[in-house]
Amino acid sequence: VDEPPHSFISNSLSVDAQTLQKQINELSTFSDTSSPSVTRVLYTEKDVLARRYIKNLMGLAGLSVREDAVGNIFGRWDGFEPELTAVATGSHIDAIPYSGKYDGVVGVLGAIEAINALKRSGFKPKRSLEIILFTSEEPTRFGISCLGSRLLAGDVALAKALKTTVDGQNISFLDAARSAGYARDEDNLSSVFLKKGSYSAFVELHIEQGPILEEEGVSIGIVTAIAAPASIKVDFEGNGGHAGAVLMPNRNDAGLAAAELALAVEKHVLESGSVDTVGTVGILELHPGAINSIPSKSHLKIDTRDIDEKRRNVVIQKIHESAITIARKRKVTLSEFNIINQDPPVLSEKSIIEAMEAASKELNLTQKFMISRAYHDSLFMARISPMGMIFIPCYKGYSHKPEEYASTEDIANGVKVLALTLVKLSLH
Ligand code: HGY
Ligand code: MN
Ligand code: MN
Ligand code: MN
Repeated sequence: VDEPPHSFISNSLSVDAQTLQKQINELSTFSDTSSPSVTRVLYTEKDVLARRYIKNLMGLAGLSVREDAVGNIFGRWDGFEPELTAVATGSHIDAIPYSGKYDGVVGVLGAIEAINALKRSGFKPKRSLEIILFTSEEPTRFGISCLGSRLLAGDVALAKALKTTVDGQNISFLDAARSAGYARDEDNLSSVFLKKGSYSAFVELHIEQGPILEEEGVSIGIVTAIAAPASIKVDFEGNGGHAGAVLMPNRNDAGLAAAELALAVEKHVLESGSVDTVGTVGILELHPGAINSIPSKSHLKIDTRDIDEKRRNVVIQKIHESAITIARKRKVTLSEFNIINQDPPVLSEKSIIEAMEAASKELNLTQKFMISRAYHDSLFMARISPMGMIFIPCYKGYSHKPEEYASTEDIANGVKVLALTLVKLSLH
């Protein structure tokens, strides 16, 4: 078979940036909060509408579309040697409360446009190319991040836990999935698991979510590693009582225990001595939540990450010790200290790094090797497939807030690099 030279492809590759920008804008309207913010939570009405929008575009691109039991969506373009393992790309379209319209979305709509551009160029893939829309990359509804990709990677414990997982409104995961049209005839989510080696490569296009590319005026980030994320759930319980009548020496205030722990998180993170160690208390809830009632329960969710797994684990250990000490000192009960996830970092595959770098150079773009401090579905796809990630600049590094922005031109550059990388990986 005659393989078209890559230079032919890179010269004839035309990305329809205007249409792609229009699609990004349209998708952002499927939101539970008003523009410019985006809120799109797993299995809600807006999420289902957004999924329909993506499936329609996959169909228009001539892809064959399949969905699994949790709603990971796959769109496949068959290669001319379809028995070879496929090359996959993709990202997520769920959006945390009051976030922006580019996180994840660029890697899904961008992948569809990459395929469209390759089709227009006359390219025929050898290995099949597959786009994946991952279910619930964000932990918003059920507390666990990258739900879809963890399951694809064969997380048996998660498949089991999801049978009894409920959201903040006490709606079960399975009921929520069913209301969105998934998990219809099964509670055994192991059907979602993919075998190791199901893909010969996985590549994700994403906004950087950091300021480096923009600051340095570089077009393309080539991700060499993804930092190790962890999250922890903590509950304290005390006696509560009347805010006027219970005197200070007689209190055991669960809210103050939470406040102390939040400060301890910051302290332990800073003690690591590395700027790469980060920690955030993004959720802090008090019960009953009345101005004139001493908090009888408090609930925290703690996110901590590092590129160095051991150093991150030391922070987790210290947070645990602090939680115990604070509970003892304040005579409250530490009723829960649960590590929700404690994932190792991963490295990108050398051959994929080389393909991304060569693609960027052939397109006459500037590129830089970098670490991803945010996590991505790629972290879990790396468990079953060689993995790589392409970053594009975003305004001031803003993400997870409405001010998130990436220029049409930068997005188009990312799509071109993705398309050309897929060409190389498909012919490989
Ligand atoms: O939190 C993360 O790193 C990702 O953006 N969900
Ligand atoms: Mn995100
Ligand atoms: Mn993301
Ligand atoms: Mn009263």
